[in-house]
Amino acid sequence: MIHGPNLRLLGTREPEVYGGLTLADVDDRLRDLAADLGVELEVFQSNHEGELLDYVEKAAARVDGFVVNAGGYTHTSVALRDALVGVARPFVEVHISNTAAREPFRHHSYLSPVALGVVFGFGVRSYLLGLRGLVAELSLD
Ligand code: CA2
Repeated sequence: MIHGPNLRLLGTREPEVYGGLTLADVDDRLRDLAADLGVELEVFQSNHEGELLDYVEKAAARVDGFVVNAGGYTHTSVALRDALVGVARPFVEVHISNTAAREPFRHHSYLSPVALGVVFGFGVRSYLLGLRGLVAELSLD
């Protein structure tokens, strides 16, 4: 699970957009779901684009795929897209909010065209749905 910039603020501001759960709450739910699904989950958060790129490159050697909420980098980062394409691991893009219903600059994602799938608008359930989708695809069920 890759959390991009500012997601550590979850549960502290803008609850009308992002809900009241903290990032630690989200990670707990993801860990519980991973255990139910019988998969190992590793979680990483950074506010720094280069650190996200380094993580993708290094983690690719030990993971089968990624769930990614790239935060604001979704709409700006050719470099993150290139990194994810470069490591040739499937990834699911997730967003808490319905980005299509928000400001026009959030309508474009550099990641969506190269993602396995995209889940947005379900609050923090988007993460859980994204993990389920990734595991289902990897299991070929
Ligand atoms: O809806 C999402 O999950 C977003 O990826 C969240 C990003 C935003 O830039 C994307 O357009 C959509 C923002 C992450 C910052 O999260 C905050 C959480 C609580 C309070 C303030 C920011």
